[in-house]
Amino acid sequence: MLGNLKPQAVDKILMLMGEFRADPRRDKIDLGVGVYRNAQGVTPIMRAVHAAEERLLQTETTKTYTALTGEPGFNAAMAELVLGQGYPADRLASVATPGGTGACRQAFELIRMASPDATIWVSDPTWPNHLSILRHLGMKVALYRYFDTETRGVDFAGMTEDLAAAQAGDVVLLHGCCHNPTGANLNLDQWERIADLLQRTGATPMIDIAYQGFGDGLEEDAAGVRLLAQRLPEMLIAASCSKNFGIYRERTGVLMALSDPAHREVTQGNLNYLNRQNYSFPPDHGARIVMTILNDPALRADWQAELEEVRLGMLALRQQLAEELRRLSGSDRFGFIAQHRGMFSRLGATPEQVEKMKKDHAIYMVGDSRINVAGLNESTVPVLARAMIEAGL
Ligand code: PLP
Ligand code: TYF
Repeated sequence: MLGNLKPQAVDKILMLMGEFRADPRRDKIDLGVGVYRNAQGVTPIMRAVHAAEERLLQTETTKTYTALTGEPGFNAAMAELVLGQGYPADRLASVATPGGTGACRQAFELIRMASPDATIWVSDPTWPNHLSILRHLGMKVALYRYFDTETRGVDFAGMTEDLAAAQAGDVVLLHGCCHNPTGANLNLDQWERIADLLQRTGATPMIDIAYQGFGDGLEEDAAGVRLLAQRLPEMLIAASCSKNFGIYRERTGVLMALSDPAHREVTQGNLNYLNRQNYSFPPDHGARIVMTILNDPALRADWQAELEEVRLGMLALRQQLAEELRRLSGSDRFGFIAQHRGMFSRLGATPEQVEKMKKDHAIYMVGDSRINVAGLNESTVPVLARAMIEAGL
């Protein structure tokens, strides 16, 4: 039986991690996988996470099953974090999921149950896992233009032109902030116009928000999601805690569905059903850490302060890189690096240029020239800048 299996394509980002590890060069630079690293190259456990874990160790009395929805206090705290205080609880159904990936997977399955012929509109480019999961589920996918290869900003005219063809029953997948892999994001005015477009077409938005707090700030990064939540009758939100709490391996995320209050209960029942079909109870430890932090004013303040340090550190690296490239190239054509937000920037290098930077300088970035800004530090920024110019960017 197992002999019938066909080989599967591997995840290129994860493959690059292996290649980097095997490279013996001591001065190699890893700008591949989207994991935050500090200036020492370490992915730290955040102070508030440590404190919350210590508290849990002292106070937890059981490891019996949670609910199918996950711990309600976690779901509520996440709803407030993403949707803001006073979020519409009467319209909200939610389940805890194994990471943002699990939330995306459950969202796609929910869409398939509600609208079997739905086309899912995804940005070109998007996080490769979106496409891979949708393909695995046999769902229809359409790409909408997103990245302007000239300006390295959003091709908003192309985006809205393509999305005008979305229909009621279709879903438009948007990155809430810090677009992966490009780093190019919508401004608030553009979010308004996307809301207009969705209202006009009747298509349902799905937001994947995996980097809240990494872009312009916790509240600012959620502004687009909140705007759509206010203006549209229905919406799906897949939120990840992997990055902003630094708890990647705990597998912590949440899927939220906003609907008419009359449909809330059945929607919730379907979310519970999907959790039960796929794994029964979602992971609890990470969710409990997040809940403990968000519900404790001191821990929350400390978490926010550390997250802000992380955000400002990445922003400073962006500014340093843009400045270094301005100096070396004598032009402003790399200004987009300081405009982009989040962990990633797509540099716009060709695959050959990406390969050359790897071969000549041991700089590892994803093949589409996506860099993880957090893989840099003050002393490697000039190395990358020189390599980019040398490669002919
Ligand atoms: N969505 C996007 C756009 C991502 O970049 C990631 C990456 O980590 C995720 C979702 C899911 O992350 P996780 O499953 O680790 O929470
Ligand atoms: O895009 C990234 O690098 C992150 C991490 O299958 C990631 O989102 C990469 C691949 C993957 C899961 C997570």
